[in-house]
Amino acid sequence: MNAPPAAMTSPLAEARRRLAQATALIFDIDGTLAETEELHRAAFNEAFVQVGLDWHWGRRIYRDLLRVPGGKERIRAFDQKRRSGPPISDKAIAELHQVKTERFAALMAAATCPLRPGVEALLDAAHARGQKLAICTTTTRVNIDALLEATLGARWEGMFAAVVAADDVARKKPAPDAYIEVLSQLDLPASACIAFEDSRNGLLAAVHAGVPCIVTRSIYFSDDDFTGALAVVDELTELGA
Ligand code: XBP
Ligand code: MG
Repeated sequence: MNAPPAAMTSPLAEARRRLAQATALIFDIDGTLAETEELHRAAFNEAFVQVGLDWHWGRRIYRDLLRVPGGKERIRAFDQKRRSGPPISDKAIAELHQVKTERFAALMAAATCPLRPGVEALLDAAHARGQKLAICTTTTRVNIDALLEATLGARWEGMFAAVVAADDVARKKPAPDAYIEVLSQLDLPASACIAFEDSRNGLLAAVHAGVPCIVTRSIYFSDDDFTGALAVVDELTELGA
């Protein structure tokens, strides 16, 4: 029997087909490979205490702040909103964010933050199929190490042909810069790849770079508008490895 025309296939079936045919799979980190945002939030709060700021980000505030991609940008956005007193300087933000990054690594080493269901199976299946793997994230580079060392062990670096983090590009997601840099490092056209994201900003970054994107819903972004995604799933297990 012939395959049904594309219009008759479900988004999930189409995503599975495109996934199997892709030359490379490109993964976001936070929210996609693991639910890391609660550890980020805890690290920000510990950093505020450590530098003597009376700030505390609860879940509701953090949900709003997550619309601002990047930790340093998030600190600035919060400071600008509350504004009782002079704004904190770029230097102070950089120092505060450095403390936050150290706290995140310590929390990640101490806590269990597993990869999300289906992630490791998908990585292994893709590797077995000869597909290239890449990371495209707007988090700080050492945070990638912290998560992947803790979950995949030392083998993780050999698994990824390209790794692009926040400070490798001028503009963070939703700008396409990080995806364009990944494509350049992979030396592949966007159409040969599939991206995996959990947020609207991530989806827009992939789509603006021309990379078809599968969304896996995460705790903080589950209600985002994912128009333009190839498919939206709750867990990557729904794709089959
Ligand atoms: C996640 C982010 C990051 C993290 C915090 O983006 O926006 O800012 O929340 O990390 P993605 P930093 O899902 O694209 O990885 O404090 O290091 O920015
Ligand atoms: Mg994300």
